Parts: sequence; C-alpha cells; structure tokens
Amino acid sequence: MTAPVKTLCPYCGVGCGLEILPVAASASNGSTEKGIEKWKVRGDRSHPSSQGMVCVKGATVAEPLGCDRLLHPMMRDSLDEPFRAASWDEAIDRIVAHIQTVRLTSGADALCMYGSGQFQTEDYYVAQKLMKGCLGTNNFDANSRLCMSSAVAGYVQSLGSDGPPCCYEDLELTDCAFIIGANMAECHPIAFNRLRRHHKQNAHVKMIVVDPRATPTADVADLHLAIHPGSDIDLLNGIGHLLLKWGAIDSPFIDECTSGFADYAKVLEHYPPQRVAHLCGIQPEDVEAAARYWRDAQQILSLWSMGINQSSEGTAKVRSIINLHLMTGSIGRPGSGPFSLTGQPNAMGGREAGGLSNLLPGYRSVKNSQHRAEVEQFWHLPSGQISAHAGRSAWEMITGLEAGLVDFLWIAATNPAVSMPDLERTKKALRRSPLTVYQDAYYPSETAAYAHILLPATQWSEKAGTMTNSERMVTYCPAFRSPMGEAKGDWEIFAEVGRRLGFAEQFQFSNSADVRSEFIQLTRDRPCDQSALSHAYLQENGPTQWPCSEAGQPTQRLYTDRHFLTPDGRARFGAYHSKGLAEPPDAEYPYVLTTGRLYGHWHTQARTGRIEKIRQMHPNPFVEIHPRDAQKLGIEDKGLVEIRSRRGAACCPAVVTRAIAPGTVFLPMHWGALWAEQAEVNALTHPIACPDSLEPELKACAVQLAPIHTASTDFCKTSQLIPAIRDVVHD
Ligand SMILES: Nc1nc2c(c(=O)[nH]1)N[C@H]1C(S)=C(S)[C@@H](COP(=O)(O)OP(=O)(O)OC[C@H]3O[C@@H](n4cnc5c(=O)[nH]c(N)nc54)[C@H](O)[C@@H]3O)O[C@H]1N2
Ligand SMILES: Nc1nc2c(c(=O)[nH]1)N[C@H]1C(S)=C(S)[C@@H](COP(=O)(O)OP(=O)(O)OC[C@H]3O[C@@H](n4cnc5c(=O)[nH]c(N)nc54)[C@H](O)[C@@H]3O)O[C@H]1N2
Ligand code: SF4
Ligand SMILES: [Mo]
Repeated sequence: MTAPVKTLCPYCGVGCGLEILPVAASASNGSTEKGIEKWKVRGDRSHPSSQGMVCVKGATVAEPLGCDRLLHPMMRDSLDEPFRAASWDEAIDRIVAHIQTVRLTSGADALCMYGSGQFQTEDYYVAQKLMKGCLGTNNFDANSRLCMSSAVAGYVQSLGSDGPPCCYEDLELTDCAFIIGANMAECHPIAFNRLRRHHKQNAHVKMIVVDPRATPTADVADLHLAIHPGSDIDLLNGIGHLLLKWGAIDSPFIDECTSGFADYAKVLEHYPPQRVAHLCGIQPEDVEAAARYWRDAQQILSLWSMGINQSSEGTAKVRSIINLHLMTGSIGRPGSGPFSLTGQPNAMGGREAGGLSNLLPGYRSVKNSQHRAEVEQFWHLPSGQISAHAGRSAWEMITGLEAGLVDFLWIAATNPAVSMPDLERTKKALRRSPLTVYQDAYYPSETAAYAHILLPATQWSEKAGTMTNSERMVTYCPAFRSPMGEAKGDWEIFAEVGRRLGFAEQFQFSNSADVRSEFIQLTRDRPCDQSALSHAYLQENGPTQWPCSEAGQPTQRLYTDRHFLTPDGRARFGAYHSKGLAEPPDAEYPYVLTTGRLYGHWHTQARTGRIEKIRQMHPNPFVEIHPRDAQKLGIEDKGLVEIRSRRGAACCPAVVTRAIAPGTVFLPMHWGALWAEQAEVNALTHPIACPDSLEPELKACAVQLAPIHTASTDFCKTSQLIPAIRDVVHD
C-alpha cells in the first residue's frame, strides 16, 4: 500500500494536517490520467495543530480539483471580445512588453499586483522580489488587506511586532475564552473543537462570545453579548473600567513591562457599566458578568477575527483587546494572551514574506531605511531601489484605476470582482484598466470577466511549498498531482516575467526549495526567524513553529520573558474612544447590514461551489432578519427581499430568525455573480477603512429592506453557473 501524502488543508488559517491517499481506480500511479482521479482525504493524527481532526471543507477538498480548470493561457484585446487561446510565450511577451512601456511612460508606480493569503510563502516571496525589488514599486497588496491587516497593525503598535503570541495548546489550558468578533464554530472549526472539548470537560472553564448574532459559537457559550455592530471598543473599555475599579490588575507587570497606562486609565473612567450597556445595547449585568469572568480567570485567552478587524477602527479594536491583557498581565503565559485567528491558510506566511504594500520580507517595513538597505543588498540591487513609500493598498488600486494612475494590474489567487467592497464601483474601475492579468486555477470566475490575459495557475496539490498557520506553525505541502493542462506555479510565472524583464540573476531558482532557502535567510534574527525551516528540515521534522533559528528550538509562545519588541522593550497601551460605525443607520437606511461566512462554503466558492455536498448544505444566499423587523416590513420567512444601500442592491430570500438582533441584518459573502443573480453582498458595502491598517469596514453598512412580490421564478435564481460565461470555458 502506498504511504499517504502528508500535507496541509488549503482552506482556513487553523491549518489542519491532512493525509491524502489515491483511491483504487487511479491508485496505480495516483495520477491525473485522463482527468479521472479520486483521492481519499483524512486528518493527519501526527499534525500538532489538528491532531487528526478535519471539518467538511478539509474532508471534501480533493473533489473539485479537476473541475472547471483554466488549462492554458487566454488573451483578448478588449474586455468586450471573447478570449482566444494563447501560448505561454505570447502571454508573457505581452506582459513584459506592457510592463516595459509603463515603466518608460508612466513609471513603475503605475504597475500593481494584487495577491492572496492563498499563495504559498514561495509565491509571495518571489512576487515581492519582482515588484518591490526589481521593479521598484511597493504596489503589491494582498486580500489580507481585507482580512488580517488590522491585527498586524495592532500587534505592531502594541507589542512592537506582528506575530500572534499564542498557540493552540492555549485553547486547552485556558480558564476563560473571550471570543470577540469570531464565529469559530463555522470559520475555525477544528480550533473550536479543541476549545470546546476543554470547555465541556472542565466546569470551571468559561466561554464568552461577543457577536451581534447568535451564531453556533455563541450557542455553546456561558455568556453571549449580542452587542450593536461596531460597539466593541465601548465594551472592552467597560470591562477595563471594572477590572481597574476592582483592583483586578497586575500592577507589577504594568509598571515593569508596559507604557501608557495612565492615559488608558483616564479613558476607562468614562465607561461605567450603565453607559457601556446603553452604548452596546446589552444589560449592565452582562458587562459585569464579562468583567467577572476576566477577573476570576487565572488564564484568559482572547480570540478574534473579522468582527474586529474589518472595521474603520479595526486597529483601535485590536489594541483595545490587547490592553486588557496588558492590564491583567495575561500574555506570554500558557493559556493566556491575545490570539488573532488568521483567515486564510497562508496569510501568516504572506506577512512573513512582506506581502502587504507597507512591508518587506522578514517582518520589515518599507518605511525603515535600514530594512530597505538590508533587502536591497541581499537581492543584489542598487541602493535606493526599494521605494520608501507604502504602495497602494487593495482599495487604493481601485481608486488608482479610477484616477487613471494604474496602467497595469496583475491579480492572482483572489477574486476581487466578488470580495472587494462597493462592487459596482470596483467593477467600473476594473473596466478602466489598460491591461489586467488574472492568474487563477479555475474558470469561469467573476474576475475573469475583467481580464485581458488569463494565466492558468497550479493550485494546492499540484505545487510544492510552505504555509504558516495561526499558531506560527510552518507546514511543507508537497505536490502530489500533476499540473493540469499548461498550468504553472505562481512563483514560477513571476520568476519567468522577472527574467524576461532582464533580472536573470535575481530569478535563478530551479525549484521552490531554492526559493524558500533564499527567503528564510531574510528572516534570520528577525521576529519571525525561520532560518532553520528549509523544505528539507520540514520534510524531516514535520510542521514546526517559528521563531526557529538554525541554532535554536521551535518556539511555542512569544513574550514569555515579558520583553516586547518596541524600542524600550515595553508593550504599549492604546487609549481609544470609539468613533462608531463609518456609516451609521439613519432614517433613510435604517438597518445595519453585517456580513460573514457559513460553515461549508469558502469565500467566493471557486472550490466549494463545485462540491455537491456543500451546495446542498447551503443551497442559496439569504438575509437574516429579526421577526420584529420582518413583521414591520411585511417580510415573510423565505419571501424575497431587496436589500439596498447607498451604493447598490441585492436580493435574496429572508430567513426570519431571532438569532439576529433587531435593527441588524446579515448576509453571507459567498454568492458572487457566478453563483446567484443579484445576491452580491459587496454590492452594498462601503470602502471606508481604518486609517492605520487600511482595512475596509466590510462588517457594517446602512441598508433599507423591502419585500419583493414577483411571480417570476427567474429572479434570484441561485447556485447556477451563468451560461453566458460558461460558454467560453475551454475551447
Ligand atoms: N467556513 C469558512 N471558514 C472560513 C472562511 C470561509 O470562507 N468559510 N474564510 C476564512 C477567512 S479568510 C477568514 S478571514 C475567517 C473569518 O472568520 P470569522 O471572522 O469568524 O467569520 P465572519 O463570519 O466573517 O465574521 C465573524 C463574526 O463577526 C460578527 N460581527 C459582525 N460585526 C461585528 C461587530 O461589530 N462586533 C463583533 N464583536 N462581531 C461582529 C459576525 O456576526 C460574524 O458572526 O474565516 C476563515 N474560515
Ligand atoms: N462583505 C464581505 N466581503 C469580504 C469579507 C467579508 O467578511 N465580508 N471577507 C474578506 C476576506 S477576510 C477575505 S480573505 C476575502 C476573500 O476573498 P477572495 O480572495 O476573493 O476569495 P476566494 O474565493 O478565496 O478567491 C481565491 C481565488 O484563488 C484561486 N486559487 C486558489 N489557489 C490558488 C493558487 O495556488 N494560485 C492561484 N493563482 N489561484 C489560486 C481560487 O480559484 C479563487 O478564485 O474576502 C473579503 N471580502
Ligand atoms: S478547520 Fe480549516 S484547516 Fe481545518 S479542515 Fe477545516 S477548513 Fe481545513
Ligand atoms: Mo480572510
């Protein structure tokens, strides 16, 4: 019997280990012969993060690998023409010629690349070298800008560096899990399983969930605080107020290891429970109960995700969570600490490789002259080659297109025609791009409609590389299937363009192990030191947590010595009052729309929409609305509803439920134009972003609702590929 292939689940940031086995029919060579292939997927018991568990997404991940794949490059001159097949040479020649022209005419800052936390670290690294190094523009951003950038900014400002300090073992060592703005049961299910088991088995262990919706996570909590969307800072300050009043603080830690407490304490004066309860729309007793749990826990672990990060004050929210840990000294200890749950499988690796427009590899900053010099030297580039300015963020690429300042856009491993805010504006801007390259594994997709050149990418299973999960665990993911059609790895495509642009020396890699060996040298003596973690090391030793230098041991937790990475070694309190929602409800748009995910689907459904079991699990989009609001508006359960914001409209059936607070409605993010008609949640959202992290407030905007009375069965047709797009699938 063949030994199973050990790899990582390519969906969420929990980063579960998988074992993959070919199933009988194709077992002879485990290959993709004639496109027929079957793989059995099971949890890898030896993977320290997941200990053999998988959720429905991991278990079904092999099913769509061969469906609807983009098999060879395609091109067209304008967006109104159909695509025609092209050779790699033709496609790359056109890209290289265009880049050269833009460099000569508009300059390098008219070039943009928009990548993804679904890249492997090797892909990210080569993209940074190409854009920020060789081309000299920092206009590389990733969908992590819509996801983790507030956590990054919060960690940097409070602790002196990015990097979640905790590990999953803390889920089993804590006395209290404070889950805020995360629906772990659906979005990080295996991490949640570990926590839930511990919670069930130990009566003293408490779970608090802060979420405007009664999610499956909230269902099993000891305390659910269904706060008004956007009122998190008020609640966090309210908890801080009581801890201070009760003297439940760690004064020696505050004195020796932090700065800024006095200003923070002053802010806290304004947050007595009565006021907080009013601001958050909950009872004062509940604020007190939450603070009591904080006070009584020896070890307390905060877990957060998009309900915190995707906000016009996301960085302040993250820092307000960290404040409570600094105040109680609950950081750098088993079972305690602020723990951001990373969304995508390798958004962490992206940060390590410098994959945001303000970063450079090895947790370096483009604004730091020493950091730039180190990277320039290492890349054998002239001094001053790397720009000292942050490049365009994801949304700034859209506004750049609007202003005619972006002449070339290269999109890879993300589907912005569904996932960006304010879609009508996004799509209009995308249509203005002089040349857009879209590099993806599947076709059709919504973003392909806005591309001039489609490049077929290999995906997980067809390429070897590394990914880092939320607990800083790096796992090697081998290639165990042959690439389909002419697809190539993302980093290989970037490297080929780099060589043809004249940077032969910089892109000599012969395989992804070479790429990783080079990248890890740039992490030496940096906070994310993984200089020991080559492909060979990871293959031999299995998944390993950084920091892990050549001389050192893997590190489970950060800051155990209570020394932080700020210049004075002290963690910083941040004192904030909430500014509230960027677009609060008003008479015309009286409801707050919030958005999020469902257990089975992954984002824009590129894979999960092609899995029958998951389609049946979540057959159509819907809007959750409270019975009281539904009655007022004449909306019936399962009846069609139009949801309208200042920017656009969507339509879908109603789910009338008490799981959502009155005044708030919820729409899942999964249905783009390919999978449903007019159910795009981002037709409604706005792009107003946190000034520090530039992360847009995808979790809240003001909407109005109305029932739709129609006899047409066509309207709101769901879960069907649109034939017009499907017709042009492969020739
Ligand atoms: N099944 C599944 N799992 C996934 C993904 C997926 O697509 N599908 N995607 C992955 C990715 S990339 C990410 S980023 C993560 C996201 O993981 P999560 O952040 O857990 O998921 P979301 O559903 O986006 O949002 C979480 C919760 O935030 C709540 N919320 C909204 N507004 C507020 C607010 O103002 N305050 C508070 N406290 N809560 C609020 C919402 O009601 C929602 O229940 O999931 C990852 N895992
Ligand atoms: N309203 C609202 N909008 C949101 C959010 C929200 O909560 N609410 N969440 C935001 C967040 S947190 C995120 S992370 C984004 C996610 O949004 P997207 O990144 O747009 O979503 P995906 O569907 O994951 O798109 C990934 C694409 O990469 C392709 N792909 C997979 N593997 C590879 C590979 O190895 N190489 C290449 N080249 N392609 C590959 C897939 O086929 C797919 O088309 O959405 C954001 N948008
Ligand atoms: S929890 Fe996340 S990483 Fe684990 S199997 Fe499910 S989707 Fe994959
Ligand atoms: Mo995300």
